[in-house]
Amino acid sequence: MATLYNPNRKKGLFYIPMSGGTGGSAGLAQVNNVKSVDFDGIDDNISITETTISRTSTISLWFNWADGIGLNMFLGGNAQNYFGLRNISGNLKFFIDGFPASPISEIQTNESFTVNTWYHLVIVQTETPSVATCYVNGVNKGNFNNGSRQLIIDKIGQWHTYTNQNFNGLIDEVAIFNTALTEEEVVSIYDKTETGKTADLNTLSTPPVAWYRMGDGDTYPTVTDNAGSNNGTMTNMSSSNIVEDTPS
Ligand SMILES: [Ca+2]
Ligand SMILES: [Ca+2]
Repeated sequence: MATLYNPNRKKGLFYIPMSGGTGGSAGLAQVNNVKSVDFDGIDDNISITETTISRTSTISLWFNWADGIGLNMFLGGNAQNYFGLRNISGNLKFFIDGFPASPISEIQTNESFTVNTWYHLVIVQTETPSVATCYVNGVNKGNFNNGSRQLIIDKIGQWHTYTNQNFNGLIDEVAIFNTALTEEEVVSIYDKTETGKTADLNTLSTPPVAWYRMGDGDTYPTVTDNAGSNNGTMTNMSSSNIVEDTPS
């Protein structure tokens, strides 16, 4: 799709489609977003029914890391299945693994990192070619060969039953797609997020297969899947772990 650059954009890149149509990312609606989930970095996690993420897929989430220390997991499952990050000398580095296991796919983003700050992270994976592309705050940070891995997960904020790499901080709006979102769609999700609002991912032309709003519309301990039916259960947590702190 041909696009124009809008110098009046609020943030990121803003694309104006040259032709009309429905379901494009430029037409993304917004939903209220006032809640996220706060993980203690010790044993807090959200358990879900084990689910296999398509080899061609997209994972989109927002995170706000409390201490920037160690390897912290966003998603994890049994054996060599995880998606997490490290802070390497003030830059963000992401790790993703799955089957076939190892070597771990990783990408150092050279994204200058600050604790207690919201970041939008998207990993787009395609099976053919076997490539994973990383976006931080709507900006393409590069790609890597992901070895056609298939990620199987059963937790948000923890690697399966291993509690030594739990996420410490806030996570919001976790979405899993069984399609590879375009850069335009990734940017649109970022641009449609502002104080108290975020993108209504179900208005994308390819909506997610799972979407955890992380407190919005939820009643503890259930974290509702707003796209599919794989609800999560907050584990080793309390209702106070649902907090009013969201990306802006
Ligand atoms: Ca939320
Ligand atoms: Ca706890």
